[in-house]
Amino acid sequence: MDAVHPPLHKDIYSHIADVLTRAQHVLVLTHKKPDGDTLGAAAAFAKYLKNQGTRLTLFCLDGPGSDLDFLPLRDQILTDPRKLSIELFDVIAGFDFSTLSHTGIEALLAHRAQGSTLINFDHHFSNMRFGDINLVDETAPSTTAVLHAYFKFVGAKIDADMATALLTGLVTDTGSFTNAATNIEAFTIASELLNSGAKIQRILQSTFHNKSLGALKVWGIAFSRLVRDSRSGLAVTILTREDLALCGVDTAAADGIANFLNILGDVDAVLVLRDDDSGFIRGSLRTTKELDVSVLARYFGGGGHKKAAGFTLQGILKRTNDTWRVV
Ligand SMILES: [Mn+2]
Repeated sequence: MDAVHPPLHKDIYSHIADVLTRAQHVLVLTHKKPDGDTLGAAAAFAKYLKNQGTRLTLFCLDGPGSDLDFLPLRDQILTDPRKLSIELFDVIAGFDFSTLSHTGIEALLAHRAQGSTLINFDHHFSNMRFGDINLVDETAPSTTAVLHAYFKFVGAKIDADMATALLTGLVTDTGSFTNAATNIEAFTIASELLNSGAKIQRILQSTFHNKSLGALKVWGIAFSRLVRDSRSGLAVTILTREDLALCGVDTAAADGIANFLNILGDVDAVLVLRDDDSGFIRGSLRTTKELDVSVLARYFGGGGHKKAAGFTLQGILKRTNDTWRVV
């Protein structure tokens, strides 16, 4: 079967392959607070290098949560930047972030070895092309899809571990093949990865069928506060630190609410405001309609994709009688 993108990126693929053939020690990098796509891509790439006999270090600032503990090489992830001798690496490969600041170690990266090659694998519209080589495909459903196209181009053998890691990014970034990023490519790659032995049930169990009772109670609070703003056509809800404390869960329990609220059919978009007591309020915007919510996010100093965007406001959420205000 033909690979999905080679004509578009042929020269870039060849350039990367050439660099990797000569690589002595590769640093494989995720973004901080890792999700299934950044870690899935990094783990698949790390396993590929390992299979090739190439020396590598896998670094992820915050380390994987329990939802991603099934990924290959999870025991070998370095999380302490003080243990990272950045000048040792002749190749640095980053996955699924639009700027180096998302790695949380950008100051360290400024001291990378002269002559080292930084490779940027990503699918964000906002990607800043910070690499010496940039393999960025905004039409790809996930960074693991970008990496998969590269693997196909070079004829890499995708073992079951790599397939599971690649499929993890695809499943999580498409919201289990339901959101706007879901395209033909997503299904095509998924079927190929299943053929290569990807463990789809393990992925779904860990990333979707893993909510705690407390987490669902927090979601319930968010649902009960949903209001429709008639001027904007937005459905809005809020969550505070107190809500999380009441349900005995941490902030991660509220992740995914905005995505889930995309099931609302009778609103133009959804906005989830979260106040975690840091003095900042985080807004998450989602839509499935013909709207570009990144425009609204940018108005508030944020950004993102057309169908999924976010922003951060200074302030706290305060309840006065029946209404909430940002103060
Ligand atoms: Mn991604």
